[in-house]
Amino acid sequence: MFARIKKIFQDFANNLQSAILYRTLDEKDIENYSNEMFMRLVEADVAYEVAEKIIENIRQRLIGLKIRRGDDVEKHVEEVVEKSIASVLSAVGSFNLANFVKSILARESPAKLMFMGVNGVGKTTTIAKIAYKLRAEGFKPVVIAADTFRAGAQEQLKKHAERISIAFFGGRYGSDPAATALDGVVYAQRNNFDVALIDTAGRMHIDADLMNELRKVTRVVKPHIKLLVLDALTGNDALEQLKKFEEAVGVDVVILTKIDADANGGAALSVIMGVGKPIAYLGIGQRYEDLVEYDPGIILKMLFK
Ligand SMILES: Nc1nc2c(ncn2[C@@H]2O[C@H](COP(=O)(O)OP(=O)(O)OP(=O)(O)O)[C@@H](O)[C@H]2O)c(=O)[nH]1
Ligand SMILES: [Mg+2]
Repeated sequence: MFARIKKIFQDFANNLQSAILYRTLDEKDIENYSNEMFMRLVEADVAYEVAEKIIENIRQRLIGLKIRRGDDVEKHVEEVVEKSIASVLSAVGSFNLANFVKSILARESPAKLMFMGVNGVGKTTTIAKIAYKLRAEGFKPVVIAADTFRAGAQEQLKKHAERISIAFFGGRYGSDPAATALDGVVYAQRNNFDVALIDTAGRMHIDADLMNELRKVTRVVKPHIKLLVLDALTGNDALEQLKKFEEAVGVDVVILTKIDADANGGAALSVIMGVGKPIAYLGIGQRYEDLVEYDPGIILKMLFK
């Protein structure tokens, strides 16, 4: 993960290190090497503004840094790069879903989680992963298939649920997704499930009818939290999707899937740095275990270790 980005940061540090070995660094060197890094980041699908933010941060730190020959130069330069990325990442909020669910359960049950997103981003798979994780953390989850629209959607969630022995609630195809979601929540209440994870139909973010339908689910079910699933591979488009869902129904938290599938890592890094909403989880593969809670440390580890 992030292989190409990792290499770009490494090369940048190496270049500076060899320059420093022979003389003190001047602003011209910093300028040259950071311009080169900027181009390479953009080529690796890092969004222009994100690459700019990174470079600017690194440049400021380098200019303020007095490195003399004989100091542990290598360590200094690497530290600067890592600290810069850490500082850009620290602006990205994380979100602990288990703690959130606990806070809801302190006053009512079940906690209602609504998942939404464009077709194929990984909603259904992610719901299964999260249910799996929450159960391991001591909760009693049920997954609700409020996708009554796409052929096969019901069976898909059901199959996941069976594989990991999680309770499933479904509806009839063509029936009202809001009614199915509400029935599912009532079912959860009556059967003492404490977390209801609601799967909704994939929709294009420009599809007004489907957005209205999602609004209706929200109105009827009153979810405690609305989670938007975004495919990290889609880069800028993911940020466009977020904007549209935010306008139509509101987004509390995002989940980024397919981090593992981004060979360059630039698109994923851009979405992480540009999303501007708390990130709950990162999807890092197709197995149920392939879901990690987001925190800046995880990204730093992927980039620098
Ligand atoms: N590599 C990888 N693949 C993933 C990840 N998350 C989901 N997928 C894959 O993405 C594909 C689509 O996943 P789904 O869960 O069906 O997506 P969806 O959003 O529910 O799709 P629709 O219901 O059609 O809108 C599947 O092949 C998943 O295995 C991930 O983190 N990494
Ligand atoms: Mg689905």
